[in-house]
Amino acid sequence: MTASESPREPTRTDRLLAAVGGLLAGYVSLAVADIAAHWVRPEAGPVPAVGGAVVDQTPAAVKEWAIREFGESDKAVLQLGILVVLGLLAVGIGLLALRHRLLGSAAVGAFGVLGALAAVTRPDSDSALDAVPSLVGAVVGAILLYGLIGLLFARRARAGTGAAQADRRNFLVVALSAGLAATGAAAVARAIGSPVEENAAASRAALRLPKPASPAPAVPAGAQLRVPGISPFVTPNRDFYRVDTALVVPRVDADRWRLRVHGSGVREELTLTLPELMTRRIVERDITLACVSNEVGGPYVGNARWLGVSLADLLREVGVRPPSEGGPADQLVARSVDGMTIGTPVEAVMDGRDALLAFGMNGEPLPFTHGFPVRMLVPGLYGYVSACKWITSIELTTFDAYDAYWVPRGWAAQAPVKTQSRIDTPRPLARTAAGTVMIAGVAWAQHRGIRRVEVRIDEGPWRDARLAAEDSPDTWRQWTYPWEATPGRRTLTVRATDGTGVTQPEERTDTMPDGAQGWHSVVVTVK
Ligand SMILES: Nc1nc2c(c(=O)[nH]1)N[C@H]1C(S)=C(S)[C@@H](COP(=O)(O)O)O[C@H]1N2
Ligand SMILES: [Mo]
Repeated sequence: MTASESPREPTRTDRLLAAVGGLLAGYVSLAVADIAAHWVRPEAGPVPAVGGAVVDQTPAAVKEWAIREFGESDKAVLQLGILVVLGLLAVGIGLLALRHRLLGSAAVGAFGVLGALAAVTRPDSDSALDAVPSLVGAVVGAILLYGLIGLLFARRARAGTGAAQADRRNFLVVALSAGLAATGAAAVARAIGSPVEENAAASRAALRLPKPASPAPAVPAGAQLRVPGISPFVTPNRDFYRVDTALVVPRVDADRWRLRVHGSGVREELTLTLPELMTRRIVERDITLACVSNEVGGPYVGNARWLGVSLADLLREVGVRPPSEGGPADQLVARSVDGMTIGTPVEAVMDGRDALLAFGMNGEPLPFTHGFPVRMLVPGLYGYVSACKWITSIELTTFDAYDAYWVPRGWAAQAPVKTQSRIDTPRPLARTAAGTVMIAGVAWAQHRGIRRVEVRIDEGPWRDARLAAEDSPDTWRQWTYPWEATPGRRTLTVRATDGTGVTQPEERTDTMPDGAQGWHSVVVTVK
């Protein structure tokens, strides 16, 4: 090379290093933002904030596809997707910085502003402080990128291209150190934990559940059948399905939690603390909860013993009357700390069923993932129209006046659960020996109850399954059918009849807009 060549003419190695520099600046930005978010609010980090905005903007059909394809890992897949996109952008920014150092750094800053905007416009954001993690991260990332690209040409600019090797060594040393420092600091921050989350965990650990004035009747001995592979009658908390839009599980400090009850027909607005809520009459009930996104045969259903207070009692206390008694509000809108809104018919809540504001689940305070400190439950309605987790307010309004979160996204405003039955065992595509095979599973039609379950082998006649004892019409029911299996490929099909005498229709429908229907079938091979 001659001295006349610009020392800033980038080589392939320079481009490679610039790409690395871009990636590193992005990585350090996110790590710093993560550390800052630990102190500000975990949900205010750029990845959860942008992810949350993406979730809210995603068309319902795409969301359905994601839930179907990725199940409960849909959130992990989304976050991974965001990281991949950010990674590609970071490489681009690194290459840009190689040409225009300042522009490259400005681009990092622009992403910081985007992250900050996403954070402060999330429905759960109540402070401009939420912008801090993204901005701080971006500033550090921008400076780092500026410095790194500068290093890459520092000596070459003075001493010509011969010094390029030394420049690259310096670049790599600084890059590696910055990466390690950010990783170490993020790890330490995580180990220390966020003060916000610590308070929440402490408040949960300190919570003593009150004794119910109205305990749940004992589960009848015959409600739990001893069949390997059947869903247990009570779903343990750790196995209970989780469906929500929260990328970071809200961790609410029970000591600071408040529930506000207000709106049309409320005589006097009420704001309750948790101890105040607990001075009401405590009820305990077994209730099966199901998700509208549950496909025929799907996993999004579970049964638990809930402890809480009667929601109808609380509404009557503040003067609310259901529409059938002339009350002005036909919709109850529950809001959660993360901005979710869930609309429930006032009539259903007050028609005598055990609608609850629950704080206990299977003998312990609600797990954070299931709505600690308080959630709603209304037997017979899908979760998205009844089961608001992390609830903070209840507003009495009308269906005409307000659409809750899922309604403009294509889901029905009102959605009683559809009768479903599921074969738990044998598993799909199982191979079994000829002879007696126990077919078993669960059926549910909350608040109507299950009257009958029938099983069919191939196109044969429907035969009655044996029903386990009924705990309550609000819970699912196990069933079994001893089948004399003969060799061949066999299709096992189940259908249930609810307490009103209506049998599940054969025709399958989509989960959208108000829940899947149709018979569940399993194909097995008998040898
Ligand atoms: N705050 C909040 N509450 C929510 C949701 C949500 O996304 N956010 N999802 C609802 C849906 S769709 C269902 S099916 C149930 C699931 O409750 P689980 O996760 O405890 O099983 O919670 C409901 N409550
Ligand atoms: Mo749901």
